[in-house]
Amino acid sequence: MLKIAIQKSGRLYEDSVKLLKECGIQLNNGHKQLKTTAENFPLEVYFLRDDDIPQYVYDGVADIGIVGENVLLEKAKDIDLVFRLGFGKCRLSIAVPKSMPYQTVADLDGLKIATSYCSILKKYLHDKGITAEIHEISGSVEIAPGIGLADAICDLVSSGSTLFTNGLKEVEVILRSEAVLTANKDLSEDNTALLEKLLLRINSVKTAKNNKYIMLNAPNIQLQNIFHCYRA
Ligand code: PRT
Ligand code: ZN
Repeated sequence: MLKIAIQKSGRLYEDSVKLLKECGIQLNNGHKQLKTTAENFPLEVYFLRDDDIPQYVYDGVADIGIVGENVLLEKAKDIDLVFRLGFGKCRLSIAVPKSMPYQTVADLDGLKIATSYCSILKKYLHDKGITAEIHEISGSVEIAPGIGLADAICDLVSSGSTLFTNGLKEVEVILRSEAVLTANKDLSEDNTALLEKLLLRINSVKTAKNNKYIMLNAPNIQLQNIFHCYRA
């Protein structure tokens, strides 16, 4: 049986369960239980905090997992990124107070930056040759400049409204992220076959989403014209 780890609750939970459902996989119970088995596919589902998923996949407690690419990169575990799933899209960005003059990344030099993404930020600053102090906090990062905890922040952004509400402006995009399917590097032969079966279904779901099914009444004589019209 293939074991998959998905988020217990939060932004990726619904889309992860929906994806399994669209793949024709029926789950027995809700996510109140931490573990469930699929009815019609040899799949066991573990509901976990997203931050723990890369470690569980690395340890082989779960064979595969659905997690944001941002978490995958931050945790830097030696596991495979198998498929980009197209939901949970966001970016990891640096933001500064609106009033702060900002022209280039060099303006970050000497600043104190609050973030939950220390590892990604550290690498980014190093690559850009910037020396800044990184202050790790685990949540509510956007209020850090407002309460004098930091000069800038590095956090996830989707609509940008949280930054706006907190008087911040996005100045650098470090990473564009979405939910990804990850897998342990040493899957058994049986589980590799099951993963391939699952991937085939995920691909079909994705292809179906990119196509439209259209029904119309038309005279036979116009069929060629209509066909060319839709192809265009
Ligand atoms: O409890 P658990 O640890 O599992 O969940 P969590 O609270 O750590 O994560 P969660 O559920 O907030 O996010 C899970 C994943 O969703 C993230 O790792 C990202 O891959 C993805 N994702 C997509 C986002 C966002 N969009 C997002 N906007 N994760 C967080 N945010 C937050 C962001 O941190 C900021 O506080 O939303 C706020 C900004 O949103 P906007 O729309 O105002 O810009
Ligand atoms: Zn988390």
